[in-house]
Amino acid sequence: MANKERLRQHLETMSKFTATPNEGMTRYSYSPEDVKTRTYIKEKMEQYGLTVSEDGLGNIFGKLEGTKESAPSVLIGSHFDSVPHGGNYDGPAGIMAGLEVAALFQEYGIKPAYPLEVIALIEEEGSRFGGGLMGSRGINGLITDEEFHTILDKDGISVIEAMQEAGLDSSLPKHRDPKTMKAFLELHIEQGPVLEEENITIGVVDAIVGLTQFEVTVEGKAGHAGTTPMGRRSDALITAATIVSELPKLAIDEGNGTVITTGQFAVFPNGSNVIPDKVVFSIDLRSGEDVSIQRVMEKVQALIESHQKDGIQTSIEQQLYIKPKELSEEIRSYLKESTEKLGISSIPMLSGAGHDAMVFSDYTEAGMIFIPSKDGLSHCPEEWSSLEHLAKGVDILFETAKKLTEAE
Ligand code: HGY
Ligand code: MN
Ligand code: MN
Repeated sequence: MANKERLRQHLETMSKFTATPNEGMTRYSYSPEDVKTRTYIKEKMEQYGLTVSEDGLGNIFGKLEGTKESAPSVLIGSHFDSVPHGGNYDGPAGIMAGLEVAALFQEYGIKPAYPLEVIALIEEEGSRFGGGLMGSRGINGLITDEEFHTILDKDGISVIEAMQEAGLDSSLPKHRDPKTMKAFLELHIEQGPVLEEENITIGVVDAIVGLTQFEVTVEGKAGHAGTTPMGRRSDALITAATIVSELPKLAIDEGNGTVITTGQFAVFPNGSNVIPDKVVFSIDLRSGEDVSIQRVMEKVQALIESHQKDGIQTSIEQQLYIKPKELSEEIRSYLKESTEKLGISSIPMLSGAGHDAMVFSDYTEAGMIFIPSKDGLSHCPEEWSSLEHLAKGVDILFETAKKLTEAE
């Protein structure tokens, strides 16, 4: 069974690697906090008898070879980047689970037929480079090598430059042949209130909502706050704020659990006595139904275009679009069987959060389990899950990994 002391050590150690101590977890890809975390993860992989490697994006792999000649691997893991001022569990809980499953394989001397690989993924949140799911999309060939030179962070640093600054080798292969993957398993915190409110230990994820993210730019004309008459302004902020205020109604009218959020809103030149000439803001749109995403997307684009007047220019750039994904029936049944075998309560769930599993699900058999989030909170310093629940989740992944890696 999972060793809570090892899990506690992973949690305490990785929680320290934040750029905002005492104000939540802020760990951007290729940052000094990333490097400290990656060093720790690789140390633990070696300690558990895994062969460690990194790909050309800085995704980390710890492999326990199988007895079957050149057989595909069962991957277990998640991401280790965070949102700004986020929590300690979103992502790392899944990596800790993968590390603990590997430690259990070592402890019980299990020699799998199919290799077991613990995986730690970069840039799932998109906090540094926008979009998100970059590590898993890179592995599965959804981002071109060229884009890694043109995708820039807010300081104009490209993915490749950021990797080099962190001492990573961006020349290593990024794309992995899907034939080398048998399955992808991810433990994640629920990030919502259902499991806690229903006093259930595990969510077996049936499907993950589709999501799309945009960056909107509104441009007007800078001017003096005191000498420019109200009727002669092209105020980018007023237009941007009006657009943002009209977004929620589009999601509410659509229904189907559609949600829309503006989380980033940057004003330029950002002087209190200057009429803003530019605003750049984000739109995050999600739904369990792709048709709803499409319909609301069209309305958002029409809304933004309709404000192009009186000296105001608007533009919209789509940074990510991924359809709703159903996860593997086979893996869901293995996970369910494991919960029953271990006598752990579980329910099937839809994920309102996006996850790397939704990318892997197009290339291999992907499955996910959730553990409860205290008060349903996530993407904030208050994010917390119990070691007890994490250990139960590990036990389920351990059972499932044994089944998936054993000879057929
Ligand atoms: O935004 C999400 O759903 C995930 O946390 N990246
Ligand atoms: Mn997240
Ligand atoms: Mn996450």
